[in-house]
Amino acid sequence: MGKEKIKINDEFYDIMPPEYQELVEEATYGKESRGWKDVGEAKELIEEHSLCAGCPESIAFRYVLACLPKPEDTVMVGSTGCTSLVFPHVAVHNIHSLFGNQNAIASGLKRTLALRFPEKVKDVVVLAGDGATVDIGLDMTLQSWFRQEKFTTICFDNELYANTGGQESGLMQKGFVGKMAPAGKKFDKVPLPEIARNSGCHYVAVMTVSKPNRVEKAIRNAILVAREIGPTYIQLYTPCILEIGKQMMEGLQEMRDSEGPGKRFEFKEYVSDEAKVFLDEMDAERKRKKKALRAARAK
Ligand SMILES: Cc1ncc(C[n+]2csc(CCOP(=O)(O)OP(=O)(O)O)c2C)c(N)n1
Ligand code: SF4
Ligand SMILES: [Mg+2]
Repeated sequence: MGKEKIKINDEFYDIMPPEYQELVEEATYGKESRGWKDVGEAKELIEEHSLCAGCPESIAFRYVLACLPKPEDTVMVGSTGCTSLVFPHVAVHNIHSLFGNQNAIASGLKRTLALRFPEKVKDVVVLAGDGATVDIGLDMTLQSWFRQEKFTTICFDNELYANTGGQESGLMQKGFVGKMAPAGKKFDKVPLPEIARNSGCHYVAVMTVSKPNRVEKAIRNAILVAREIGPTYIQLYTPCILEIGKQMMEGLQEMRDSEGPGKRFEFKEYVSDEAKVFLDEMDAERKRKKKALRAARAK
């Protein structure tokens, strides 16, 4: 399908805004190999955003969009928080849910799309902050996993409520004093990745966004496993530089400092047996295709 969805009727081409014309020319819709390397080139990967300058959420958001396997057949579900300021700039279908309700909305949406388009693949991807995922939305997050809803939940973990000035969240690190949490966090981060694994998620990954190849692989794995098997969860450290007192160029170093062995965001991946079989088959198929392509080129 690819760009068919966004093509402009010839009669109306001239009166469409130049931004839309550019989208149709440059979007990577339909490109099988799309990925983080398209960031900066392709129109649907957000040219502008209203996050603070240097906020790691901006590059994380771009990676997520660039790595969607089928953006033209994807609906994203956002929630209130810093990410909700970005969705209006994105040329991928999206719904803004009430704060915390995102996984309930995504459940209904995924089921409705399956009924409405039984012959098509329609991916649903939740993208929400840690406050929405773990605190106010925890019930909805968990219940969607218990019910084995077939969509991916991505949490941008900046370890506090950034959009409202720095209140404590369940994912805040122990001992951290926020601008709106002066008593300091009294206990460790809620182990949501382990809770996700034990609540029925078939693919779970935790990381910072300092290594785009790794982020790309995890996003694709999560979406494809959700499509075929059941719920998946990705937790990405996207530090709120404003709240932790860093300058706009310091986000990347902060992520690197937090992902070493034994650190809060050391890379972690949990894969169910079912998902492992599926991902191994997918990998073997990809290698077969690559080999066939190389052989054809050599002729
Ligand atoms: C139902 C409801 N409760 C509370 C709020 C106020 N509110 C807006 S954003 C936010 C915090 C968001 O935190 P998080 O999900 O971690 O996202 P971040 O801003 O950190 O990216 C809160 C409490 C709201 N908009 N709606
Ligand atoms: S408040 Fe923090 S998380 Fe929100 S846009 Fe600014 S730096 Fe990013
Ligand atoms: Mg947050």
